[in-house]
Amino acid sequence: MTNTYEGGFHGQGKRFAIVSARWNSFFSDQLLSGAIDTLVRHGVEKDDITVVRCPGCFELPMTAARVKRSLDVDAIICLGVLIRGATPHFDYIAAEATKGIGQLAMDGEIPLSFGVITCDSLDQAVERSGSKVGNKGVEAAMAALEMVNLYDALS
Ligand code: DLZ
Repeated sequence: MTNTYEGGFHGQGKRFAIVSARWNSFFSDQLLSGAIDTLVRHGVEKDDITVVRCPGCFELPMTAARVKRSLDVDAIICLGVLIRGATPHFDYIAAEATKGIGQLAMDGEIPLSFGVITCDSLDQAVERSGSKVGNKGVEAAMAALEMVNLYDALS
């Protein structure tokens, strides 16, 4: 018989911070409401959800680092929308956001989830913020719930 650890999706008594980048807010607000709705539907009290807004995806890792230091939360959900433009700016910001959020999680203290969508077009942003391909804010909230329960199981 194997020993298996995995997390459920129970949110009761858990505290979450959502760091949400304001750029492309038409879409990022959809990710934010999807994430909040998912947490609440899994038993998280609204009072236990803290939303922290930052300017753009570049600022997500530094804001999440500050949140981790300042707030007593069980997980941090990072949300943002990157839409490719005519210059390589998109790639630089996407790389920094991905690397920075990943690095912050590597000490294994609390989980961080990655709800940043990287889109080549407005159509892709529409598809990933609540239509054809779902809502990446919902997915990021589900991942955070599962990881919080997994960390509990491993504590
Ligand atoms: C500058 C910039 C550009 C071009 N595009 C986006 C984007 O698609 N999504 C996003 O979240 N932020 C973008 N930004 C802003 C940067 O993330 C950052 O806020 C600024 O460079 C200021 O540091």
